[in-house]
Formats: sequence, C-alpha cells, structure tokens
Amino acid sequence: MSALAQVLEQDGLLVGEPPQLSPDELRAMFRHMLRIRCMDDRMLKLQRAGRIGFVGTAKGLEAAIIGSAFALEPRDWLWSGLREGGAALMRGLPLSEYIAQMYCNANDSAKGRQMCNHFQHKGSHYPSWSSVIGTQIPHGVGAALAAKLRGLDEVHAIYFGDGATSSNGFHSGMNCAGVWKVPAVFVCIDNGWAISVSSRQQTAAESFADKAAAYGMPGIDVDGNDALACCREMRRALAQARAGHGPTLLVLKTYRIMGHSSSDDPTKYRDAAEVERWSARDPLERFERFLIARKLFTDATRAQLEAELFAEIDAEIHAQESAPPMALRTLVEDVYAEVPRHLRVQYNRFVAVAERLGHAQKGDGAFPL
Ligand SMILES: Cc1ncc(C[n+]2csc(CCOP(=O)(O)OP(=O)(O)O)c2C)c(N)n1
Ligand SMILES: [Mg+2]
Repeated sequence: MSALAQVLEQDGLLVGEPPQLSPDELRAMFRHMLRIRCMDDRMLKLQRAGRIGFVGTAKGLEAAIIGSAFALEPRDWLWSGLREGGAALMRGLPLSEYIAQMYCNANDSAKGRQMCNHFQHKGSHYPSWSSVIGTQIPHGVGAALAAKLRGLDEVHAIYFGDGATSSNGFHSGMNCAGVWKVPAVFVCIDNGWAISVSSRQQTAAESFADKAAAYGMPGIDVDGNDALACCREMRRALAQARAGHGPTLLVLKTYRIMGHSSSDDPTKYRDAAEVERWSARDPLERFERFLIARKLFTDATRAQLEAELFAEIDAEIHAQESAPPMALRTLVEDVYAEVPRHLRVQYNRFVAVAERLGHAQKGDGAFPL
C-alpha cells in the first residue's frame, strides 16, 4: 500500500503540499461540496414522504467527489459509477434537470427510462450510467482509446466504488487501459462498504490501489475526506494521462455515512461506533476549518451558503413537482424512426387497460428495491 496522500488534517491544518487554487476556487469547491449535503437532505426527505422513488446519498463522500472532479477540464469526461451527481451539477448539469430526473417527470432528460438518481448530461460530458456495477469501466476505456486514436486532447475519468473492483468490467477495463496506455484516470471511491459487504471482505489486498500493479499502472491511496488531497492527486494523474503516459488508479479512502440507498438499513450489518468514528472525520468540517484559518470564511459563512443552497433547491423542487408526468406514448418512441405496428397495437391495449382500471396516481405502489 502506498502512503496515504494527505494535505489537510482534520483540524484544517496543512500537512502536505496543497494544489494551486485561487481563493475563489477554494470557496467554490466548498460550495459544491455543501450542495451535495443539502441536496441529499432534501432528496431523502422527499423519498421518505413518498414523493420520489429512490435516492442514494453521497454524505461523507463530498471531498472525494468534488475534490477530484474539480481537477477536470470541461473537455474531459466523467463516467459515473453511482454517486457523482454533485460533480455533474458542478460541471454544468442544470439543477432543474437534476431534480426532474429525481421525479422522472416530463422534464426528465432520461424520459423516465432510468431509475431516478441516474443522471446524464451531454453538455458536461457525463454519460448516462447503469446500475449494473462496473459496466462503465470498459465503456470509459473504449471512449478513452477512441480519443487517443483521434488525437483528441481529453482525459476520461472513470469513477466506481470498492464493490466494482470485483466486477468483470474492472479487470477487462483496467487491463485494456494499461496495455493501450489510454488517457484515463480510474477513480475508486472506497467508501468502506458495497451495500453490506465491507471493503475488508471485498479483497485480501491491503488496498485496492495494489491492484494497479497487475495492470502496469500506478496505484495511489488518497485520503478521500481531504478535498485538497483529492484535487492534487487527480491533477497529477490527469497530467500524466494528458501527456501520453497512460492511466493511473486513484483510491479515495472515505466512508459512506448513510445507508447504501433509501432502501437499505445499514444498522443491520455495521456498528454505530464505526459510523461515529468516520463522522468525526467529516470532509466539510475539515475543509471549512481550513477556509476559516485562511480567512476566506468566517464562522457564519457556512450557514449563509446553506440558506442560499436550500432556497435554490427548494424553489426547483416546487417547480418540478408541479410538472406533468412523462407522456405515456414515449414508452414506444425513440427506437424506430416511426413507431411500428406491433408497438402501436401493444400501446393501444395498454392505454385501454389504463382507462378501464384507472391511470396510476402519484405515490401509488411501493418501490421494489
Ligand atoms: C453486476 C451487479 N451486481 C450486483 C448489483 C447490486 N448492487 C448494487 S450497488 C452494489 C454495491 C456497490 O458498491 P460499491 O461499488 O462499493 O459502490 P457504493 O454503493 O459503495 O458507492 C451492488 C452489489 C448490481 N447493481 N450489479
Ligand atoms: Mg462502496
């Protein structure tokens, strides 16, 4: 295992070389991290109230997600594994699209064909992702190879969790990336758990970073609750990839504070003491202490930002909640240039049943997961 890359102690003091970032950039980084916390708070409440179907939070992972993605250029790509929606917002996904996707309403750019919480955004190079663990890894590697063959100056950041390191996609993607020296950075967010399987049960290796050696690339362990360390190591890995020196595996060591998703009860498989230990290493608090020490924040700044963020999010929730549902006919559109006869017949039968039995109402039925 490599020494853990760290820039900030939990008390906000510097213990390593920080990345070059202007005061405005540092403040922006914190705001993007805080937005994840605020958004998760609201989404979980909406889910508990039965107003949206599903949510997977990123509480505790804010530094890993934002610190690393902050280093990307707009022309780079982010292949999401699961919880990187906050990075999509930072890179240009409109808040309205984020929340529309949570409602799967008429404004949902996935047209209701994804589970909620599965974002995509063309403009910020954030491809649609799949719940099937690890499948984005070979997709991202293929896109990175295409960029290399076309001589494009872009790097593909491929995100995944500790659980995905046991997938076929991880092995085949990492192997091809190493052999072809593609411009990619693999970002493993090791948050301690893959639903109820702990990282210690997932591998006998000391760290997931050790796996990089088998694919001929560097593997670097990073303190994933340290936004500045995540940004610095990501910048280094991106520079290597951009210069044609091939991929790196970054392992951002952090902790999933909440359940795997709104359908999970983590008290069934882990100790409260472990959660408390990691809560004391909160990434927002650590970064806030640094910003206060640097006189970029006062003790009141976080509360002000929080109020602003909640106001923006709440206004958008009201707007999206009153939007109509996705039109039923979209069920049969977009595959063929013209809807073929057999689909028209099925659709008409479906509408007839819906009219006989009544259309579904908001909140009907239980989410199956
Ligand atoms: C191929 C496959 N197997 C199993 C699942 C069920 N599943 C959904 S998420 C998950 C765990 C993911 O853990 P990790 O990769 O560590 O990401 P995290 O949820 O911790 O962010 C599993 C096993 C799946 N979606 N796909
Ligand atoms: Mg995990």
